[in-house]
Amino acid sequence: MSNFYNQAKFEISVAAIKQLPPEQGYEVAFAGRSNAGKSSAINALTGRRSLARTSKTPGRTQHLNFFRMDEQRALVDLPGYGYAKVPESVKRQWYELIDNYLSNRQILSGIVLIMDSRHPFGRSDQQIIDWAVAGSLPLHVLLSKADKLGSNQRANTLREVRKQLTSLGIDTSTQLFSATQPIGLEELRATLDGWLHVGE
Ligand SMILES: Nc1nc2c(ncn2[C@@H]2O[C@H](COP(=O)(O)OP(=O)(O)OP(=O)(O)O)[C@@H](O)[C@H]2O)c(=O)[nH]1
Ligand SMILES: [Mg+2]
Repeated sequence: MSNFYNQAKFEISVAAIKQLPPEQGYEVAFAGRSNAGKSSAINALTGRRSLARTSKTPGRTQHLNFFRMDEQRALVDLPGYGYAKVPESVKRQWYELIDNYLSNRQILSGIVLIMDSRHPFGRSDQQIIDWAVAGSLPLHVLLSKADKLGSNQRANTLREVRKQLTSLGIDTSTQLFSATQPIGLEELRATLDGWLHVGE
């Protein structure tokens, strides 16, 4: 079935803040550890199997990748974090770019934090949460790869993660998600529709 997100097109890969598209309309950022399933979630959402991967050439992993549905609305794939082998200088570069973007982007409507449902809350995930709190940005947590969990584990993980997020003092929501099975896509769309003012 066709939907608003099917229109998404790769717009730009940004390595420095000065390359950002003009601040117009609304943006949503997708953040998460490397391998958590960010690209897969964007592809599932947009119904485009290789949209997020098309921009993923080696050396570009430290960039912010923009996927635009229309003049007013874009999804932003933030660089994945958590590679133990990445040199300190690259980690610092990652931190500065993300910090600058998340702290200063006026049109940012919310952050989707993607965490592998089998091991949520890594150290860098906490950093993303801190940015959301600092900027009073709504946070939507996707517990990815839920297809790899049994139904009891799913329910337990969801409850635990929700419990940990309630004390933050910002607008948070948490859901199970799978890019390979029909779990959570409608729920994700509904959240993004609200943040991006789709249909208004
Ligand atoms: N079973 C299952 N595998 C998934 C799911 N989502 C992603 N994967 C797999 O997990 C691996 C990483 O997924 P990506 O979407 O590339 O992860 P990413 O967060 O974009 O990683 P970086 O681009 O390195 O930051 C791939 O092999 C995907 O096929 C899911 O919901 N279920
Ligand atoms: Mg990716």
